[in-house]
Amino acid sequence: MLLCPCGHTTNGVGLKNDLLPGRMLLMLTLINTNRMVPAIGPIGLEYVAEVAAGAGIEVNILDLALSNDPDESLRRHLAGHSPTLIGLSFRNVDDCFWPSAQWFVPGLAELVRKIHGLSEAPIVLGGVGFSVFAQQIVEYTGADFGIRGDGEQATVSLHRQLQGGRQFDKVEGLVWRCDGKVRSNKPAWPAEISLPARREMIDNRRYFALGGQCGFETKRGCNRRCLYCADPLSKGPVPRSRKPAEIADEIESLLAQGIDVLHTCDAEFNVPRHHAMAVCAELIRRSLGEKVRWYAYLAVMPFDAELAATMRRAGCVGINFTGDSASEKMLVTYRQAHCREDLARAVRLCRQNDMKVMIDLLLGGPGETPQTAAETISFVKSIAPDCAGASLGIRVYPGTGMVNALNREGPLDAHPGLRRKYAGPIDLFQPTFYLSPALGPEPARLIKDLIAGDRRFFEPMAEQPDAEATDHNYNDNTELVDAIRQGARGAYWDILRGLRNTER
Ligand code: B12
Repeated sequence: MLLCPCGHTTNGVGLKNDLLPGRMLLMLTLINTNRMVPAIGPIGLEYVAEVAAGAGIEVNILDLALSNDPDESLRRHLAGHSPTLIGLSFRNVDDCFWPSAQWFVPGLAELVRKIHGLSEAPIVLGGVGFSVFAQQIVEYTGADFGIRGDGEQATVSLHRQLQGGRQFDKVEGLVWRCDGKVRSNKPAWPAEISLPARREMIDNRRYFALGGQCGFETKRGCNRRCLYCADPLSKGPVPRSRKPAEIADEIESLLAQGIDVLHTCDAEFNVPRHHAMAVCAELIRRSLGEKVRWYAYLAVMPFDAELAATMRRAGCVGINFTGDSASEKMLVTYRQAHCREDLARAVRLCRQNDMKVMIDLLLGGPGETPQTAAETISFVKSIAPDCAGASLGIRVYPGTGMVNALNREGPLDAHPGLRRKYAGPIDLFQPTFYLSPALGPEPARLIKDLIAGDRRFFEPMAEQPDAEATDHNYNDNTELVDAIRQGARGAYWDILRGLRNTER
């Protein structure tokens, strides 16, 4: 269904909205499309819902993750409601794991098709994964609109334009169709962010029971330029921080629902350090550190004794560091600010402050050799984190430094390091991974041999179709689902670590 702001369309949507009376009731249906398990609460969708409701829009949520029969739930919802706009959140474009490489865009296109068959309301897509490929996803799925970046203000603004002026070029972040072409406004990354502290639009209690934790966000955007990372593309190139009091209010809102295990939803909690300190100070001032336990993703730098102790007092019980490598050569390639000694210090500080620690590794990047991989694994063993994620293969996102680095080595179609499961020319929209050819024909075997049974490591999975899962892919992870059902709570790496320790 094509929608054109100039009013040229003759389809149902265009006519319907053209005929809308001046001030009709706005009704927004928001749909969570992410059915991956363990289930993660759609926090982005919830923020959008709270802001839209606050702006006077009637909001209904259809959470397909919590439905046993999504098709039937969709049919029933649209039979009982007449939304003026339908928003779909699309969190994961793919699962970012090689060799699993599951791509979720075709499933989204199928859902868009079904909704178009059931309702005349225009469809707008949004989400973190969506924002990396916004225009391509709108084109591929046939959705009417998309919003790249923050969805809160943009959704309200789109809804108002649909009702009145139809000046779609005024809606920040909007991807829209005009005269048969898909156009993209500049991304919605407002410099100031203030988010609702109320968290009552989705069933967070149920997500806590099914997912073992709930998310909260302290900032958006990242000013680091790690070679492979798509965060600046979806969240913007500079950090945009929330006020600490607002974050503490939000945690109190979750706590009032009995949710006391949380996970940050920032790229890196400690970038910038002063904001991390300010957030912790506010949590400590309200004694929240004694009432909630939370986990965070952190850059290895900046991290020091004061920050570690303050985070612990504020309730942090586990940190997952973006370690990437312990080979100095690879750290330079990945454009990391830290060196291997910083990794050792980070682990030590976590131990001294009674926080669990995971080091996330990215093995197989450009220039990785058996020697650099061996160096990394042996160093990580020696500094003894609680666990380490040995991911092998890097998802290549368009617009990141990875693409420039690979292009310098020759045409992508002929690149010996690229792995994918689709046929035809290289298409970075689909899951495409880089794995250094220097690691030889059986890179997973090589890494497993280096890990040599050390159970602190989550090993990469072999590429054979019948290979047993040994990695820490949380996509349809039944081991985690079962553990959470039986009461486990926390970051997934910490739950998996606990399971391994009890197996011994
Ligand atoms: C925290 C996190 C986790 C935590 C989640 C903890 C928790 N309780 O929430 C854990 C560790 C569990 C996790 C797991 C996974 N993650 Co993760 N995760 C993140 C992270 C850092 C934050 C996501 C988040 O919640 N952001 C905050 C919310 C508020 O932002 P948002 O969702 O973007 O929503 C905003 C907009 O997108 C928009 N929006 C959202 N919905 C809608 C809907 C409409 C209609 C509109 C208009 C707008 C809109 O408005 C919102 C508010 O402004 C992101 C990276 C990042 N910086 O965002 C990766 C990220 C989302 N994860 C990713 C992946 C791949 C995964 C896994 C699949 C990995 C795996 N294989 O195990 C799993 C999937 C789990 C699942 N069940 O879905 C990728 C997705 C990339 C891709 N290719 O699609 C990301 C982007 C990281 C990356 N760069 O690789 N993750």
